[in-house]
Amino acid sequence: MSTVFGAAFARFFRPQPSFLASVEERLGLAVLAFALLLASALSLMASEARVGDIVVEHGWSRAAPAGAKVAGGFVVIRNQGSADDRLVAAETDIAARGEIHEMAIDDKGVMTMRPLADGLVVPAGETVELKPGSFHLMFMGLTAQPEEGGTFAVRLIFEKAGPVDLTFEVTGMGGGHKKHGD
Ligand SMILES: [Cu+2]
Repeated sequence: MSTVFGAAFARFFRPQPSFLASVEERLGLAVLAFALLLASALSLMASEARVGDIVVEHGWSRAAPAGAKVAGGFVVIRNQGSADDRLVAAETDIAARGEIHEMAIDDKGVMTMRPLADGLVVPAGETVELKPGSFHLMFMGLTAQPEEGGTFAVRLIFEKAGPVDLTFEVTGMGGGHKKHGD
């Protein structure tokens, strides 16, 4: 191969000096900055929040029929730390108080639920999903009805991580939440 061709080849394929690299870097930074902006905007919209090692996301509830006194609440809790934490309380602006409940089948085969007096442990590195038929929040003494398409504010309080606020979204009434036997 001729050295002339080799030199031309090398010149042709040599990366352009600093110009391209710096544009790429600037572009990269701009994209990163935009992505961060978008991520924070999306996390607001998607009701994700973090406190310490705890991430809470996808908080939701169902529309409550007029006159309902209680509403269930569901949320995904991720513990990204190396120590267990515990959800100890839940508060909302639409109810007098919040409780943390467990739903289970009793020895007679009947679905029941009961408050978790000691809260709900979220083990280190694990995800706990509060969902219908399982662990859930119960908002007692509703002062406003959750309406389909609406949102309401919830504060979850963790033993170690502390309080974290997030927005719950309200879905349609379908399915309903099992009533308390009281
Ligand atoms: Cu309940």
